[in-house]
Amino acid sequence: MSFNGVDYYNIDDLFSEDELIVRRSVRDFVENEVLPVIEKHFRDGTFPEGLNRKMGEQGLYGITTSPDYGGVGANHTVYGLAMLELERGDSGVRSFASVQNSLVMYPIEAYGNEQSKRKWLPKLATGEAIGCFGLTEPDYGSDPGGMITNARKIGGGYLLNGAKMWITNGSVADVSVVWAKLDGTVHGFLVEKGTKGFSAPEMRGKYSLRASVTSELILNDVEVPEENILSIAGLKGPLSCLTKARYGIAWGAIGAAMAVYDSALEYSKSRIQFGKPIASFQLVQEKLVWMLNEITKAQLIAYRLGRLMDEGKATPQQVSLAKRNNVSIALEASRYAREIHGANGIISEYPIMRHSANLESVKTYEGTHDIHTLILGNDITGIQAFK
Ligand code: TGC
Ligand code: FAD
Repeated sequence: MSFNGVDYYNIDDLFSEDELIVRRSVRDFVENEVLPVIEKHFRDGTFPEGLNRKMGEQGLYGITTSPDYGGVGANHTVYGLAMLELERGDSGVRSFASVQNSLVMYPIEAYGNEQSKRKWLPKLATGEAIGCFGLTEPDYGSDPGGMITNARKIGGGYLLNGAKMWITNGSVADVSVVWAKLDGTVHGFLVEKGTKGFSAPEMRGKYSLRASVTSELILNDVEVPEENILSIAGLKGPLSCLTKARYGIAWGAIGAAMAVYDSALEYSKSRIQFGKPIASFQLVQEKLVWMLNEITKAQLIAYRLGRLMDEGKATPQQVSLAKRNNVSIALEASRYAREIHGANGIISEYPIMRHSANLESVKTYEGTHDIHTLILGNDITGIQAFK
């Protein structure tokens, strides 16, 4: 069993048998349930019907959540491996799982009260309920601290007003984790589907992550009960969730990179030009070697980061480095793979253009590449350069 053939440094030897078993089962799941249908859904701009419940049955939600609340209770390395295998299928499918695991189940488990945990976590774990995470606003993306969405204390709860944009799974969510300012400080609120004044229209026209639902959240005098406020104040609330999700993305992007590398290697050996396989030309080999080299480095970063997460020692900045590097090399790998496939690189018979288009979003969401550069720059120099 290997990193799907891309395991140049025998990194598989570092995983436990249990971790490898989970990876194998997620890989099989993707082979059977995702790859046969994903091109059609990407073309149609739809998330595969029924896949959510199957992902729940497969144990792909609540991977690090306590079994007391229906979760799997596995370590972060298992979570990472699962994200890698899902994104080998499609970044949109991995996005669905990232949001459910890290941006919805994590904050409810970490900051929700007992009632909210009992109410939501078991249903989110099976996929019976879907969640979303509303931080970004039309005018506040990289700078979420400036958000306009606000909450006001009223008898028995809070009144929410504002708008969120670019929210994965917003229109299909049963529960939305909405971040809003209460007396000038950011707080999280659980907003249930169907609450008066709350709507989540789908955003159309994406050329990227087409098999993922993206929505606005509109909050117009939305009343949420007292028990739906999360027990964390300040921007560190949403940012702590993002640390978990960015970690999963750092693994996921390797899956997309491996998929395009596998396809390019295979193609280069069978495509004949000038009487020889194109793999025999030095310029093609250079591209393949670049991909192998960068994928191997990304695997090592992810592996080490996973162990640091499991030991509770990873810093958010280490997560930023992994997200920044791994997504960037995956996108670059998809561009090299596109070149190696020639014209065939742009058609849906090969997964290249789909991964490439998806990775453009992945490079932007969960903190853009440049925002992670500045997070790292701040960490090493002590000088903050984004304000
Ligand atoms: P700053 O003053 O630096 O920090 C405010 C407080 O937060 C703490 N903190 C963190 N805590 C946990 N994890 C992290 N990663 C943290 N980063 C910072 C920090 O220590 C501080 O705590 P305290 O106790 O002192 O209050 O905040 P800032 O306003 O200067 O902003 C910093 C900046 C720019 C790095 C941050 O705002 C940022 O990361 N911006 C990027 C926004 C972003 O990533 N948005 C993502 C939206 S969700 C999404 O994209 C989901 S895609 C889903 C999918 O489909 O997969
Ligand atoms: P901006 O912040 O306007 O940035 C534009 C450009 O300016 C970028 O290149 C950026 O790096 C650069 N820039 C900004 N500030 C600085 C600076 N200080 N220094 C240097 N350069 C700077 N959000 C959610 O809350 N929940 C979700 O579920 C979610 N899902 C998403 C799904 C998709 C498909 C996409 C595309 C986005 C999603 N997002 C979600 C939003 C995403 O997190 C934001 O798009 C992202 O944080 C960037 O914000 P922005 O698009 O407003 O870009």
